[in-house]
Amino acid sequence: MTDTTPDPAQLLAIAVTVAREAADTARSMRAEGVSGVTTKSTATDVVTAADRAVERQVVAALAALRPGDTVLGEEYGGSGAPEGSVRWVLDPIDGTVNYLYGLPQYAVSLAAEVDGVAVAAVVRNAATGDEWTATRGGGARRNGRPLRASAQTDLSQALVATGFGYDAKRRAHQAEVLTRLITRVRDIRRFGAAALDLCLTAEGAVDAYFEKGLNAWDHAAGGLVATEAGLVVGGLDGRPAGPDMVVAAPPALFGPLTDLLAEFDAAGGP
Ligand code: LIP
Repeated sequence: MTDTTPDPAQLLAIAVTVAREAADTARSMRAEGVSGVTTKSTATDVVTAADRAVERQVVAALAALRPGDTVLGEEYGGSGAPEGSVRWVLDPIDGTVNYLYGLPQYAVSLAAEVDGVAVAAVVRNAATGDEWTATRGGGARRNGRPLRASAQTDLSQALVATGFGYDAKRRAHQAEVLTRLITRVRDIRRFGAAALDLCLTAEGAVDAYFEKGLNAWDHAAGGLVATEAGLVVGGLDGRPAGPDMVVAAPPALFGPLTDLLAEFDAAGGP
């Protein structure tokens, strides 16, 4: 970060304002009925008119508030960010299938990155209004209240959240991994939105989370919330969180969980 980089608290204030307006749009469009449904990578990888409208709204709002910044969004992509500048990483509606079915587990996920490191983040459940925020070094909050993640130390007692890709071949590999893992933990939960999964892990609603195949917009914001809640967030074999694997777990579980996931080749497969 350079000394001209704005204070993370200022970036968070902008992120919260923009995310709340975006979540209102997502919720009101859902109330009117889902429209403009098309598919992307597979017949089950849907995108709706709301995903596109919310992303356009956020991009326009950020351009007005911070014209020199760049944005990487799920639906319209984005460019790289000059060194020291702010890049916003956006999933306009994370949990799109939940949104399609009206399940109240979908979120606007927005993070501000400087030189590839998230410094401010907001995840707002557009259906319930629950909001998770974090700044790097400033802690994590849900609806303003400080968060502390699970202190679980025994993997066999851990409630673990995960998710699955849209491609059938990848899902088959993920199912094989799950078949081997499920007897080694308390139980598994699958909620359908990575950003919210990471926030639920941050507040101890589950002990740990892992998923292969996420994009930056799925985990940039939730990953900072989880980190600031005291969790270890990373990939397997010492790699950073990324498309191969995102794991969020208490320090005592991160090693045992990632070791098992590596043994089961969870980052492998299609
Ligand atoms: C979703 C992720 C979720 C994953 C789904 C999908 P989307 O993102 O948040 O964790 O399991 O397959 O990728 O498509 O709703 O933005």
